[in-house]
Amino acid sequence: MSTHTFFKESTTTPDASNMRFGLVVAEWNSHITDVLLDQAVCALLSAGAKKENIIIKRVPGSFELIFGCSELARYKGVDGIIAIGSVIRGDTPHFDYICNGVTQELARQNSTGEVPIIYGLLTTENEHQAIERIDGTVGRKGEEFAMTAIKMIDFSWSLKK
Ligand code: RBF
Repeated sequence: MSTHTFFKESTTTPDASNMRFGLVVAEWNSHITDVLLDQAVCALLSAGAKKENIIIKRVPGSFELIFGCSELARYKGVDGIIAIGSVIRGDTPHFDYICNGVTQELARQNSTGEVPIIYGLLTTENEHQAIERIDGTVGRKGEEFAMTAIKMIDFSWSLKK
């Protein structure tokens, strides 16, 4: 076991009871994104978040997550945002354009905005890979997004104290 405990990763989940969350969810591939949303909401509630402090807004596709997140940050006074989408590679170059566009723009909003934005975009070669990432085979990504949101809000608040 390492003696360098100073750098040990934190394993406790911060209390989420006073945190306000915005979740923006793409309707494309809703059989994936609805499960991600459900997992995220359950994890937030388990960490103490109040139902009335979880705002859920739907947008047509992952590309609309960009506008959805910036508007939510602007008007709803949330402490952190989770962007949820599922992009599955098809026969056209759309996959790359959508993934790159959304990733770059959410990264920009994340670094320049007032609240953390959690990147909850699954980008997979096929539907099977997406399902593996929600059914426990390769994680339950919705829960991970929720935990990341709580930790990043806690991080942000810790600097403002
Ligand atoms: N949106 C997604 O969230 N996931 C996808 O896999 C996805 N595939 C798309 C493939 C094509 C060919 C097109 C035209 C759009 C796709 N979209 C997808 C929708 C996209 O994110 C956006 O909603 C539309 O392009 C309208 O701006």
